[in-house]
Amino acid sequence: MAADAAAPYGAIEDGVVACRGGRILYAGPRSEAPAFDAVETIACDGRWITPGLIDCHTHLVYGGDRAHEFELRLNGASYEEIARAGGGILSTVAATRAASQDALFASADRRLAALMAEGVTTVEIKSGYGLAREAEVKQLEVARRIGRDRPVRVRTTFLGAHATPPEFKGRSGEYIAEVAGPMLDEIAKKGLADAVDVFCEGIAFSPEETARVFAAAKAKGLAVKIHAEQLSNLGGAALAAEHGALSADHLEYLDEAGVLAMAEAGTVAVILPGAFYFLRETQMPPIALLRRHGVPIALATDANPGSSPLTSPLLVMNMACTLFRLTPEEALAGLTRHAAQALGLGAEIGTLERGKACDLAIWEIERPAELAYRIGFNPLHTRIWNGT
Ligand code: DI6
Ligand code: FE
Repeated sequence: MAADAAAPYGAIEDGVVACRGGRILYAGPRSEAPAFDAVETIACDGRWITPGLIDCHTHLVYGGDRAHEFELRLNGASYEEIARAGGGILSTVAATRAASQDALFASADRRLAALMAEGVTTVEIKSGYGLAREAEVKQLEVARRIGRDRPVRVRTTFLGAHATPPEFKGRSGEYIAEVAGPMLDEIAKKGLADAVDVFCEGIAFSPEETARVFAAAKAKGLAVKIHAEQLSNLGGAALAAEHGALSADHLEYLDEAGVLAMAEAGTVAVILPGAFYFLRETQMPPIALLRRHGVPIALATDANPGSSPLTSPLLVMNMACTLFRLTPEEALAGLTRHAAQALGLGAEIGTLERGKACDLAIWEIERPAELAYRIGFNPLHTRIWNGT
């Protein structure tokens, strides 16, 4: 699949991908390929090669899980009862704070294995379940360790502004001063984050608080992202676009003004069908408006214990098509080319082009629509990361 080819998916029939030193040397028709002295050749025998999948929005590193809360709810417990039983996001914060780095690594590693088994070669991992300096640093260090110890590209995002921790109950402004001050200082000094994200929502942080975090992030040269318009429309996506955000994510309640601001700034729309499904949301993200105004649409798992306990990029593609009527071609672009853009890695990964990293997925399929079509079936044949 090449970037600008006119064929659907940019597909090349009877193509060749050659790589050296982890980089793509050639991707195109066999008939036009230069002669190579290949050290190793993988015959694909009619299979399809796509770029490795990119999961550009996850909360992969956390302690505990919320299965018990899920069960309580389905047995009729109210929100208050669940909160009293220690449920909700703060239960994940408590479990994450209590967990050792090794325990966090081990549980995230199993979720990562599920992603990689379906062809993921790059994953973004957010903090946001520590909500205190040391615990946020711990989450990000585990995320970095995953990138060192496993054959996957990891981008990390500091999401200290995910929720107000219990110590700051009723004092979110003071907590934001911590996030934008000492927490960000230490994380930037240690080089632990590639970007900074804020959950801008009635139940989380206001646009004003979001802007304070963004200003601090930009002063440190860090990219910004936002969780916006998930449950209501606060104008978060437009605010993020004004700050040159790489992406605005969720977006069910996004309006046309927000879409236009994103189009203008080149901010990618990251759509998260897992959270929509799991929360039984009914408000659809404005896909037609995003298309009309040329905003790139990316897809991601949003893997997290509360609203999207999902680690299947293939199911994300299926859900985006069934729930939001994306085409299978848009769904594949959402997990490759546009996901790369959402991470600021559009020049590095996401398409099969000379000079990019050789991250590939080889699929046992007849046509690419099968990737989005099936439910619970994994046609991955071979995953190649950085040329191996
Ligand atoms: N949006 C969500 O849906 C999750 N975080 C966010 O920013 C919820 C996270 C959780 O419940 O643990
Ligand atoms: Fe999220």
